[in-house]
Amino acid sequence: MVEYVNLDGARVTAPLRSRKARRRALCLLLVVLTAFATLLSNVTWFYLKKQVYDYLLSQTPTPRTAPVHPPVQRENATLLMLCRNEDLAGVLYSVQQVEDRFNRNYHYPWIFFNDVPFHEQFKTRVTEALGKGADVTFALIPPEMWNQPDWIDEKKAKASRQKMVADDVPYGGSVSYRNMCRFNSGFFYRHELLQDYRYYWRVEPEVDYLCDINYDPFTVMREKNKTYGFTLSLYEHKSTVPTLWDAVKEFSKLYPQHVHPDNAMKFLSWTGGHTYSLCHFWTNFEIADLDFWRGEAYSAFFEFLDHKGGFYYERWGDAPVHSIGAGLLAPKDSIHFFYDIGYRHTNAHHCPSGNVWAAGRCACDPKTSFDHSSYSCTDRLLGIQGNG
Ligand SMILES: Nc1nc2c(ncn2[C@@H]2O[C@H](COP(=O)(O)OP(=O)(O)OP(=O)(O)O)[C@@H](O)[C@H]2O)c(=O)[nH]1
Ligand SMILES: [Mg+2]
Repeated sequence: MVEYVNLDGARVTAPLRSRKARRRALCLLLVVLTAFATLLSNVTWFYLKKQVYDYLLSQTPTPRTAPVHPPVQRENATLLMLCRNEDLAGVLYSVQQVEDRFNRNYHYPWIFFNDVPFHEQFKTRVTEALGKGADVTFALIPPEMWNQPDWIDEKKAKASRQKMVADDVPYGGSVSYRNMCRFNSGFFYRHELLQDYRYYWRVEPEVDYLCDINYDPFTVMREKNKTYGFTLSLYEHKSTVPTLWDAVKEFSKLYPQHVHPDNAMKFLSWTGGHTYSLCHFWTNFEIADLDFWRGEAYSAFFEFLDHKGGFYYERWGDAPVHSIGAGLLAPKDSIHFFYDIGYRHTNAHHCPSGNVWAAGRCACDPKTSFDHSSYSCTDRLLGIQGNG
């Protein structure tokens, strides 16, 4: 204890402050000061950041302008994509790929199809991505081109869906997937917006275009008299098309006049037409002649298949239907393998090699191209075309 006199002259005793206690007080003071300084710097930083963000948000983005190039000769053709509002991110991804690798030099129009109206935000974002001045249309599919028709026995269709779900068939339980396959097989080319076009290029959300396309594939289609162009071909899931080939055989017997004498039957069947090879072109990429789909032969073919009900009682895809249609009703040499178009959909890609790879600045490994896989049917087609 220590004794001292306070201001009133009274003697008081107070505890002796040890050095230790003073040090502790000093430490406490330092901690308090540090905490205060940290708080102050955080508040200042937050404030500055807010100022920066407020500034950035207040800026009006400069709209992307479609690059201006010397006018090029364009074909009577359009790019098209069927998609949903919720596909927006994947749509933007694919649009950018196609524009950067090809369309920035050509400015072909885009048509987006949907079975429900596109949201305003969807339209705005896609239009912005394409740039000012781009030719883009957002189209609604009429319900009669999309919905399951009334004459389908829903009880039977439902039983089939349930069985496919139990059997783990991809999209086996989905009605909308079936609507999509039927629309792509037999209706899109009848949509009023496509009536004046001759060729289309189908694009799907979330695909990659892996090489520059330094020429116009539509011109190749026209000049070389091609009907159907593809990049990937593979085997179909057998469980989705159990009776499709029977229907095709029946059609061929009933309408032999529509079957082309120089067709690609040897691609479609390895048993002289008895059974289906399951080979089909992957329709998520396709460049084709709309006049062929609209023509007498394919129209009759689609109507015949449709009335079998297999789009709903089974799960016939537009890929086998288009492939069999083109393979049977068109000359085999009118089917064109776009070897130089590097392309990926889900887990399979086609990648050219050698000089083509270099010229296209391809971002893919030719060694892992799906063409080398035993699941690819492309060699088979090239073989029967005499290009194997
Ligand atoms: N508007 C609309 N588009 C659809 C619908 N279902 C599928 N699509 C589109 O149709 C195309 C094919 O559908 P996907 O689900 O990719 O079918 P897929 O290619 O057989 O299957 P994945 O291998 O999973 O890609 C895509 O462009 C989809 O965006 C639908 O119900 N409505
Ligand atoms: Mg797909």
